Amino acid sequence: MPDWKKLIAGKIAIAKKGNIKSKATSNERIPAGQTQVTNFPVLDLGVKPDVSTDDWQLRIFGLVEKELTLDWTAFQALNHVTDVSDFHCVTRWSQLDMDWQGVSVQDILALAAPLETAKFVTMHGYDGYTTNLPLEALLDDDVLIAHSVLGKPLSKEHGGPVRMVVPRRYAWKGAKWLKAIELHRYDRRGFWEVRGYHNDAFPFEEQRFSEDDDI
Ligand SMILES: Nc1nc2c(c(=O)[nH]1)N[C@H]1C(S)=C(S)[C@@H](COP(=O)(O)O)O[C@H]1N2
Ligand SMILES: [Mo]
Repeated sequence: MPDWKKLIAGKIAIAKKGNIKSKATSNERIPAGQTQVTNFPVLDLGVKPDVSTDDWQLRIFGLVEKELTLDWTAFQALNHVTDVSDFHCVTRWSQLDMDWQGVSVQDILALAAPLETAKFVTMHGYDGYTTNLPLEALLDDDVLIAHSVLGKPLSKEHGGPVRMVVPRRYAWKGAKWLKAIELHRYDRRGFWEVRGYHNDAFPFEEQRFSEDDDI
């Protein structure tokens, strides 16, 4: 097991100061405090679950009319799209032009038919990670349940076989090794959100920590 206390303290310190050695850039694509990288770093809790496509299932549950469990075959049969977006990690690196391929979250949620009372979601990873967003943040066209990026199937370290991508928020809002999406009436903070990360996480507003929350 990872040393959680150390890992969490380390990640918060990095996000506060930055430790990226590449040249700092700043333009309309790169939010304040971020540096462009091209090496697609790996960030997680130190646990990389082994999930084969045979074992992988995605469950949509909570406030929905029809709880849904998709296996790999059912997922492959859905409409697949490519969306190119920029990836901003709170630990201060940004990688541009990521050509994510996968299924629009909108399409999968529509199959489950969210109830009127569903306002917030928790995304669950196979490593036990969680992150939260308002349901409406998942309805943007660029929010994908992705299986490929940069022309290749997602590697295990980047969340393969399937991860979420929410390009308009910092990258921690996209769960790797996606296992379930749970819909609720009220907001429930996820793994980093209960440990001081910002609830909304808009990179262009530099919403890194909850001390900057509006509430
Ligand atoms: N399941 C899971 N998803 C996760 C994480 C995690 O630890 N577990 N880390 C998040 C964080 S903090 C970031 S920055 C991105 C990193 O994605 P990458 O490793 O592909 O760069 O994944 C996010 N999704
Ligand atoms: Mo992160």
